[in-house]
Amino acid sequence: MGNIVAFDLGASSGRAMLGRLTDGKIEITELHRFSNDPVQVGDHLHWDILRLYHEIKQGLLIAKTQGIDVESIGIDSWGVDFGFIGKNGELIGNPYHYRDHHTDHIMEKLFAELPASEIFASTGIQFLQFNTIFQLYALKQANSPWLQEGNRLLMIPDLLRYFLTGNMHNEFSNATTTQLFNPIKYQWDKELFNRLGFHDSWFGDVLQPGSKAGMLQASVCEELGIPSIPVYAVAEHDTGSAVAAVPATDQSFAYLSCGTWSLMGTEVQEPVINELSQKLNFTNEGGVEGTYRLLKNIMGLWILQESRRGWEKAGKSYSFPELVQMAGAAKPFSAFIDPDDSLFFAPGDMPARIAQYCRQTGQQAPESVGEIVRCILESLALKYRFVFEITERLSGQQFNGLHMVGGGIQNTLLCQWSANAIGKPVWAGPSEGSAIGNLAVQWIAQGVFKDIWEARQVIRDSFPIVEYKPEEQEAWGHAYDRFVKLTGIAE
Ligand code: ADP
Ligand code: LRH
Repeated sequence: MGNIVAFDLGASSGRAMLGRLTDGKIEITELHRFSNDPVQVGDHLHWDILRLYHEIKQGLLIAKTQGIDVESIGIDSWGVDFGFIGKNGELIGNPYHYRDHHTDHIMEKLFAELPASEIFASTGIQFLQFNTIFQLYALKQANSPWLQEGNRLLMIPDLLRYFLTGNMHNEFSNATTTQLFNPIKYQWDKELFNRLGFHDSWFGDVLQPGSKAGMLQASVCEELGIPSIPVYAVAEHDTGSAVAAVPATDQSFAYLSCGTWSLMGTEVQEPVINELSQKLNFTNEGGVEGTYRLLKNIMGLWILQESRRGWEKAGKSYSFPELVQMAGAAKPFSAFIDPDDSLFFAPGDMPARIAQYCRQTGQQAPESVGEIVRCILESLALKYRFVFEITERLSGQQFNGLHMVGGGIQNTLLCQWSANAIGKPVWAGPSEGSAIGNLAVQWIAQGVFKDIWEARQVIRDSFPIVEYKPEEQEAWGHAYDRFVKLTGIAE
């Protein structure tokens, strides 16, 4: 079967993954991997979008130099961020990073104009200060010229697809992360735009995952010396692609997409939009084949990544496996944080913020690197239990275990501790969930797989899945009680 390529851009790194089907199994080969480094310019944090575009072209060149004829490609990335295209068809400015400070305290300002309950009823999307709706509102408050000059708004993969094909479309799964798409009316919510003073013309036709979005344009083919090939719209929100790749056999399943963020929830056929889902701040992001992801964002391994970056700046470099090993050797259950405390959202000195959190909650702060990493990982596992249980409550389902996908499953301690915390087995794999989901949707578009369930079966047969059985139940039960009390998360 032919070669196809998934470009999967995470907040910490991007990769070009070659996919092939051999004897009914998926084989993946990493063609290219690159770091994704945000750039601080003055007071603002941006993505380096042209570098990302360059790396995509590098991925295509690497395939060419290896003699691989690529039949199609798809791109997925983190959600919510966007760029504006001006009247001359060019990108206006560098997209803001969702961790930029321009959306600090913006939610309250917007709610004074438009109540949260109305936004949730129209979109079913959880409130996070960086959702596109709040970023646009922040730009409006700042009188940004983008809003005067901008003709079309394209999300990150829409933008990269536009550079490659010359066609402008908005893809569905990512469109839902804007918090401006109405899943009941199944269209952009014009009423929300009008009330907030956003222009209808910014938002274009919405492509479903699995549709053909165009062909590589002539200038790209000339530059790279390759033939034109189709570019498919996949589930271009990386979490949508990751969940597409969950190797579940049961229609009712719980997942944790574990990377920079931890996204935990279940797949539903209809969005769950009610008082409880709003109160618990759950989201209903669009997925493949009309599904929705009823899930909650958990701050995730970002806190560890950012701690590691800080240590590196101070001249102490540790690999992730080294950090995991140090955590394993540290004393258990010494200190806990709520990973979702806003203290941990912006880039900065995470160990200092952990110490601050501990002081505020009357705990002895972790000091050594191993103690700090242990505190982060145990706290994440305990937060997973909390969210797992509210996912069950909200969806009215009981799950017999948790599927974990994403780069974070290479952290075997975190997988084991997650099983210990939730008291149910964890099935870890595949680690390249988003890239594999991206490939799977291209194969569905080509008619190779009938649907997402056939794709999930093939994924299950193609990649190792490691089972972690719950251990040390009593100790983790006591730790959870302490964690809930200290963090006040149940209040
Ligand atoms: P992104 O959301 O940026 O795509 P990934 O899915 O690539 O993230 O996951 C990145 C995270 O995976 C890192 O923050 C790190 O904590 C973890 N990780 C990556 N490699 C390893 C490893 N070898 N051992 C343990 N953890 C790892
Ligand atoms: C994970 C993710 C998540 C979004 C965040 C911005 O990569 O796409 O689903 O909430 O990034």
